[in-house]
Amino acid sequence: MKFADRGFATRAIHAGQEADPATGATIVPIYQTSTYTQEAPGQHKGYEYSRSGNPTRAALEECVAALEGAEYGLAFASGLAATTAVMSLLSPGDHVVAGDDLYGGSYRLFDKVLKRGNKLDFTYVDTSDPAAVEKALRPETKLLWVETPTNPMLTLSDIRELSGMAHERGAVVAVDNTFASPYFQRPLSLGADVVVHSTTKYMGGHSDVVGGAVATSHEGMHEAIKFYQNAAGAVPGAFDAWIVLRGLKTLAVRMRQHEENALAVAEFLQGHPQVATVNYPGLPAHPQHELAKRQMTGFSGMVSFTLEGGAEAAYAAVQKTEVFSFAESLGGVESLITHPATMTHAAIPREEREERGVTDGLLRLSVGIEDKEDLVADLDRAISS
Ligand code: P1T
Repeated sequence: MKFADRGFATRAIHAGQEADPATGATIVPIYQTSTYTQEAPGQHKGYEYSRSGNPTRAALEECVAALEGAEYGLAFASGLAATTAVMSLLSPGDHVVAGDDLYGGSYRLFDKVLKRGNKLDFTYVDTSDPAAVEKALRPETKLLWVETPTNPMLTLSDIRELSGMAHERGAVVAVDNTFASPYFQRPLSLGADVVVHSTTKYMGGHSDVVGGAVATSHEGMHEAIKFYQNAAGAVPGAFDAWIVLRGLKTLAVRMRQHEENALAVAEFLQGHPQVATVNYPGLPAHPQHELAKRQMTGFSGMVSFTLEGGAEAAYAAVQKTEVFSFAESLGGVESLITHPATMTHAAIPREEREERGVTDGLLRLSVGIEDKEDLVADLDRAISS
């Protein structure tokens, strides 16, 4: 793969994005076509139908692979479509061990769709505790699903240790790398088998597209997921693939700024008298701060916190911010404030949710790349009573 041995920012701008062979266009064109004219039966230029393959999507897939240090990449219509594609590797009766703090939509897909329809068996454990994972692994466990850092509690799991443990038992390891982005964390280099992204988030980076991606270096796994991609058909259109590819070009500079701003925000919250708890892996007080320094090259841009005033204070705060928009999603250049209990994690029953810390008082921040002084001032105004 060309550019595979170059630096991250160079790969982001160039991998899969050579000048268009037909026209010389420097930027990958949006191949807005469903079909391709063939010369004779079986004779074509590598593309037949855009569900099976599209040159704009192929460029994105190669770039995602290059960023994750993978042999292969595949793009999907959403992060959950990418997750479903990885789960298609499993058969009825297979057991999955998954983290107990996941994006609410991933939990809903596992619990309400794949458990019933595909007859998969799930055990949810705190994957930050290797002993709990060890206990949950069974002879019929085929997959360990790890989200790290988690959404929304920002808990980290040790990918290297868990991968060793799962592989010993014959299970494969999938990591949802959405929160870190490949700029800060490369799970395959730590022993994981497959990486999943909601490209809606940091990879797209501008809150203007929904997409997903999968990366792996296992040829067999790639072929099976690619087969599913074409057979089930949840592919991104050419324009959406292009928008994500354009976002990727600035991933490195954006992530550095997200991190700088998130650290400023987390430190501000930590020192504020109205703030009860702050979750950010970059704070030395974070329980897995040492693991974060070892496993990630930065702490990314997500922060969650609770206020002394509980749910009432949280409800008031989300209505007072001006720079932070009160909205779901994350990873865009603009700052967002989210109330996980009623938004991103509403699909999880209250009791289970609260056990994991997702109480009505929890707020989540996707810290954007605006001026950090404005972000801190906005939060200060919203939480100070
Ligand atoms: O929304 P979609 O592109 O399908 O991605 C799903 C998804 C997968 N994994 C993680 C870690 C995620 O955070 C998400 C989506 N999350 C939100 C929309 C959110 O606000 O948390």
